[in-house]
Amino acid sequence: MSGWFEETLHPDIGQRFRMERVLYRDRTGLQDLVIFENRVLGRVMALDGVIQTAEGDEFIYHEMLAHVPILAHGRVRRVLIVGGGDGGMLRRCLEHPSVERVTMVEIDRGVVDLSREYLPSISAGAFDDPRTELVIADGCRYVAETADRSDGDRFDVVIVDSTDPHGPGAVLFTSAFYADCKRCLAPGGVLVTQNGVPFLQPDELTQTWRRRKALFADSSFFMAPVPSYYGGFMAFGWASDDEGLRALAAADIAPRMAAAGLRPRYYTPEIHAGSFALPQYVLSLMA
Ligand code: AG3
Repeated sequence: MSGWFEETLHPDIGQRFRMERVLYRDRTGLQDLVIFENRVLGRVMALDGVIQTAEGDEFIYHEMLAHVPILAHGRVRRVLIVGGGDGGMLRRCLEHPSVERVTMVEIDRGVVDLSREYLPSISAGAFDDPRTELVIADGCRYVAETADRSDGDRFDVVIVDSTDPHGPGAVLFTSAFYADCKRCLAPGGVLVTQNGVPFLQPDELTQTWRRRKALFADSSFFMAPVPSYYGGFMAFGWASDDEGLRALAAADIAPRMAAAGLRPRYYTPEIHAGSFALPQYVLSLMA
């Protein structure tokens, strides 16, 4: 059967994908999960009617949300990923030899298990890396509890690899969550977030920017176009108390990328620096 998957994220506009073959479709207990095959994008995973990741273009999203903060920081040892059940973010974080441990807190075990089974090319062995610590728990509660403990872990980079602000991921867009993330950061640390497609989700951009601006010395965005995330450039949230990290030039980043031995498919030092240049319609949302 080759039906169409129609995305239900936006009320008045959307996209559809031909399902060449449905590999899996069920409720995980928390979310409605479907994995199908498409001739353009390869295997695609959707949760609650929204495309989450696709073999064909996951590299753009995952490289940007991992390499930009890690190379801007420059000496990252500990990373926390909130969400990210497919393992693509985990894999990109582990590509950095300076990284000693990546803690990934995913609320839905079903997403991890089904991604490992049906989308193994995305995590590419990352779940078996000895530096991986996988925690199946509510990420919001995890950061609150970790922050409250004086002996709790502190991270150089926190990456929020979440769904959109509907369903179980909605709490990951609140002020309380961002405040707890800040308390989990080591000095000079960076928080980055999946922040939606601002052409279609303008209010999300404004609200989350305001919430983080109230907490961090520097709050902004960087951007990349991810074809599976319909509507143009996706925004990634950036928050840090170190205002210098966002201003690094390609020439500062290039030796770090070389030293790490990365061989990305989208990310380059020039893309890194340029991704912080925001179009006027986005700047206007930050007012
Ligand atoms: N989760 C981000 C999906 C965002 C889709 N949103 C949208 N199109 N506005 C990605 C999980 C990949 N690890």
